[in-house]
Amino acid sequence: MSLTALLSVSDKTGIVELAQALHAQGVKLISTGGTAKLLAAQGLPVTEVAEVTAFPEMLDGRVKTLHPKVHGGLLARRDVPEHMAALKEHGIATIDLLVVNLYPFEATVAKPGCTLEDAIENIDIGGPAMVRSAAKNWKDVAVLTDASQYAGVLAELKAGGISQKTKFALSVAAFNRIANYDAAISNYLSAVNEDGSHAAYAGQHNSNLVKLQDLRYGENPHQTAAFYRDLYPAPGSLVTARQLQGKELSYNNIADADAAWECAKSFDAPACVIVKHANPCGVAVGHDALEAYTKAFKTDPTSAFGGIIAFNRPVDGAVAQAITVANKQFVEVLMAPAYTPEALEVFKAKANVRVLEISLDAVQRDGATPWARGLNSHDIKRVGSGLLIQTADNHELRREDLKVVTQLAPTAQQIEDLLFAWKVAKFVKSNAIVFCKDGMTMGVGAGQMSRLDSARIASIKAGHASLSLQGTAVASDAFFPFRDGLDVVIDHGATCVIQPGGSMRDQEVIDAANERGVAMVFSGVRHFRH
Ligand code: 93A
Repeated sequence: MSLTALLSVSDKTGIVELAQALHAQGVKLISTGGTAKLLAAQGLPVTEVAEVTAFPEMLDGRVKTLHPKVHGGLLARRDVPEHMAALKEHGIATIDLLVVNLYPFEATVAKPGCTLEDAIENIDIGGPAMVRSAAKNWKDVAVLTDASQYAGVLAELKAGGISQKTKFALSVAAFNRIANYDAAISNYLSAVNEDGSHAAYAGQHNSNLVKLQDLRYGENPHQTAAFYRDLYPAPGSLVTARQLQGKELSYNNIADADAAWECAKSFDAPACVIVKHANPCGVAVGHDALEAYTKAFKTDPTSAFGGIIAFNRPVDGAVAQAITVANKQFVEVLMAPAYTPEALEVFKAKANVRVLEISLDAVQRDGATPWARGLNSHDIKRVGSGLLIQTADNHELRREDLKVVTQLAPTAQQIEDLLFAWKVAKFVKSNAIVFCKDGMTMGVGAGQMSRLDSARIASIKAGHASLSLQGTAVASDAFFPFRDGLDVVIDHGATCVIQPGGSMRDQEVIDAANERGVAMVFSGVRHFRH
């Protein structure tokens, strides 16, 4: 019995050759308007779908193939006598091969200036419906959704028939294509208003996620990964970034960029944050972005190599020169709310640097919700077959929250440094010990299992960077369980300390501070970060 193929393609690449080969194999050809016209022009015998359905294509082509004569022919199970009897009763012929590619929705919305109307008209309805019908009935119908499949299927057909293995693989590929197509539609529509303008959301809570992109791999090359964003991203969040140049972002780039950006964003004064492996290795504030960068880099120039840099102020030519020329810093990712043309010119010479622009304009400093302030409302962490969900650590310490617990009170300048150190410590993995002075990190001890080791590492790193810790302020993200950790930071030069307090041995630690003549304040909150 001869086979029937239905061909309906927007992208006509290779379709004539395929149709010719199918015809040579004795396959009967059915086609929609444009495809039929092209095949007929090549002298191929082709029946129009309108003839099969006895219905004209109508509504500007919106209804062409949405008909029982088409879907019955695709969906009927050949091994179920009742199905075949129903086809016979209603004069429906089986369709054995479906060749469809869809209206070019993705390409249409990628064009600059694409209107909502253009986008909507390019949502294919009948094509995906046929593809789904054929893919569901894969045992009886081969469904081709990409020109790259034509040659292989033809070869099998010529060799006697298309195998079940191939038909199943084609069905899976077809459902994949439809899933991606629908995701593209959903992504696009999620980002526009009903008048086609770019959506500016009022901060509704919506837990829907939309895929931004597949990543080349995950944390390591043997892991697969993808990047998703909230349906309504908070203003000024990393997912709203525009990449101006550079290679594709990797999984680790994105994770580190987020750590740097969230920290940079938390400062009011011009700030620069340099991050490596999710920990800040240099943070500073200054009169401008250049001063902030210069100071931040000094904290740990060795670790800053291959780092990720975030600014909360526009980057100008002088900053760009300082990074790439003066310090010859190898940078993975750079983030700022804006760049001057001079800065972009400098970065052009470093084609690999991923330059991200993230506007902070819509962030409300005093917004009522974390979303309005550009922050996450929740943190989510995957554990074995479960999830841990918590409200995000958005606590901001105010000056009036500080409780002086020592005989010596910190000076005004020391309070500035303590508040700065505290802010940084919140973004350092526990156990965190952060030495600071004059709005700059002087030594960062991160991610150690013992607070004592974090204190030692912070001072060792300061030594490597030839920084003196005399007269520094120190923040500890959680309380000192014993006086030993405090002694270490004082031994290295700290003269004031901020910590949450709340240890059973608080008095021992306070006594130690008094004995050694340093000022200590309690914050009353802890900033564990894992
Ligand atoms: O507008 S549609 O969603 N309505 C339909 O009934 C329909 N059937 C097939 N678009 C429909 N198609 C699509 O037409 C196919 O997916 C294919 O992309 C295109 C081929 O049209 P033509 O053969 O006229 O160029």
